[in-house]
Amino acid sequence: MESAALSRIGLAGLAVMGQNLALNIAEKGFPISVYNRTTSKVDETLDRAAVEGNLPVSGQYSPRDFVLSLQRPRSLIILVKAGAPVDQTIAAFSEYMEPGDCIIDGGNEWYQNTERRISEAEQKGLLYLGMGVSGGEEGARNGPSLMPGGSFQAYDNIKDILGKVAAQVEDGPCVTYIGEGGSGNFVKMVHNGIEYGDMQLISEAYDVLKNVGGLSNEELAEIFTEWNRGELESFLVEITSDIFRVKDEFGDGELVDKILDKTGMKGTGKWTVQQAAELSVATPTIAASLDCRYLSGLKDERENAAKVLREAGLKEEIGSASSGIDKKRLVDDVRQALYASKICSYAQGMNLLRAKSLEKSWNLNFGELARIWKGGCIIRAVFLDRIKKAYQRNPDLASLVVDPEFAKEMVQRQAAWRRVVGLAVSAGISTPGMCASLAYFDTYRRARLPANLVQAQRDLFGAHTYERTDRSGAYHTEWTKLARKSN
Ligand code: NBP
Repeated sequence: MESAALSRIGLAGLAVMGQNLALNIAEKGFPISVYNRTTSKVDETLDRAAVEGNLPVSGQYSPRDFVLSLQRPRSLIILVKAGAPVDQTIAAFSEYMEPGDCIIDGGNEWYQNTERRISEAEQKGLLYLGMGVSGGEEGARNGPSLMPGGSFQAYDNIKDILGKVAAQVEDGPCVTYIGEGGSGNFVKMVHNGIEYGDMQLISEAYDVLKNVGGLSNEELAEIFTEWNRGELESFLVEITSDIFRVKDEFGDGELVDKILDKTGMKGTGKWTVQQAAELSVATPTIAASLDCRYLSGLKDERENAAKVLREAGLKEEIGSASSGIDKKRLVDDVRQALYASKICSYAQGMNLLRAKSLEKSWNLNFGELARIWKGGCIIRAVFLDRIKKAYQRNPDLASLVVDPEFAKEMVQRQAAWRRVVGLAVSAGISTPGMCASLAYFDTYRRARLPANLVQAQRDLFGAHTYERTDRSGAYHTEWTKLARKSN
C-alpha cells in the first residue's frame, strides 16, 4: 500500500545539474526523492534543501529504497554522466521498478543510446524518455528549457511537473513533447551545435571590434550592453558584456585578456556536424565553429606558425586596415553582420532538424522548438520569437533565409555584412563563422552555381554522367576526345 509519504518523483545523479534540478522540482511543490552513487552528495542536497527554504526533498541511500520511495507509476529522472553510467544506473534501479514505471534521462545523451534504451525498457514494460536539459546550473535551478522525447505516456505522467519547473516565457513554459525515439536528445544536440555557432560569431565580432576597431574592453562592454537592448538581445550577448567588465584579480586590466585562447568541448558540436554530414545537410557555420575549437587547441603550433610566417615576411595588415576606421560605423556594421550571420546559422540548424525529422518520422514542430528555446537555455534570445513566427507562417519553410521577414532583414544587412567580412579578410583577422554564413547565403540564394563545371569534370574522369538544363535525361560526353580533336 502506498503511503502519503511517498515522493511524487525521484532524481538520481546529484552533480551540478541533478542537485539544482531536484531543488527546482521541490521548490515547485513536488515532493522528490534523491539518490547519488556517492552518498555524500545526497547529504549535500538535503543540506541545500533545508537552507534554500525547507524544500520537500527525501534523501535515499540505496537504489532499492530510492525506487520504493516513489509513488506509482514511478517517474525517475537520471542525471549522471552520459554513456555507460546511464546504463549502469538503469540496471541498478530497474530490478525494483514495475511495468508502467518510467525512466527519464536528462543527460546530453547520444540519441541512438536513448533509442536502444527505449526498446530495452519496453521489454520490461517500462516507459522511457530522453530529455534534453539546457541552461546549465542556473537554468536547472531556476528554470531550464526542457526537450523530452520518447514515450508520450511517460511525458504525460510528469507534464504538470515539467510545465512548472521549466523556464516561463510569455507564450508558455519552455517545454513541449518533442517526438518519439531519441528526438529529445537530437534536438538538444542541435541546440548545442547552434550554441557553438553563436559563441563563435560573437567571438569574431569581438575580434574585429578589438583588433580592427581598436576598442577597449570598457567600450566592448558598453557595446554589448547596447546590443542586448535590440535585435541581438540574448543570454550570450548579455553575459559577454559582463565578461568584459571583470577585472583581473592577479594583475592589471581585465580577466578576459589573461585567458588562454584554447576552447574546450564535450562533443555535442562534433555530433551535430557528423549528423549534418550523414544527412547531406550543409551546416558550414556550425562546422566552422567546431573547426575553430580544434584550431584553438593547437596553441603551440599557432605560436610557431606566427613566428615562421613573420620570419618569412608576413606583415600584420591590421594596422593599415584599421587606420581611418570610423568606429561608430564599424560597430553598427558588426552588429548587422552578427545578426545576419546568426540567421544563417539557425537556418542550418533548423534544416538539419528537418532532415532528421523526415528520416525518422518524428514530425518535429519547428515553431514550438523555437518557442521552447526562448527562455531557460543558453541560446535564448528575442530573435527566437521571430523564428517561431516564421515557422507558424509556413511550417514547411525551406529555409529561414526565404521567410519573407528574414529575407528582408538579410537584404537590409548584407552591405554591412560584406563590409565587415571584407575588412576582416584584408586585415588578416580570421572570421570563419561570418565568412561561412555569408558564403552559405550567397551559395543558397544563387539560382546558378558553378556546379555545372564540377559535373563536367566528374563526367570526364569518371563517366558519372550529367543532366542538361535544356532537355531531360542523363548524358555522357567523351570530353577529352572531343576537346583534343577540336584543337
Ligand atoms: P556529470 O556529467 O559530471 O556526471 C556526474 C554524475 O554522474 C555524478 O552524480 C556521478 O556520481 C554520476 N556517475 C558517474 Br560520473 N558514473 C556513474 C556510474 N557509473 N554510476 C552511477 N552514477 C555515476 O554531471 P553534470 O555536469 O551534472 O551533468 C549531468 C548530465 O547533464 C550530463 O549528461 C551532462 O552532459 C548534462 N548536462 C550538463 C550541463 C552542465 O552545464 N553541466 C548542461 C546540460 C546538460 P558520483 O557522484 O558517485 O561520482
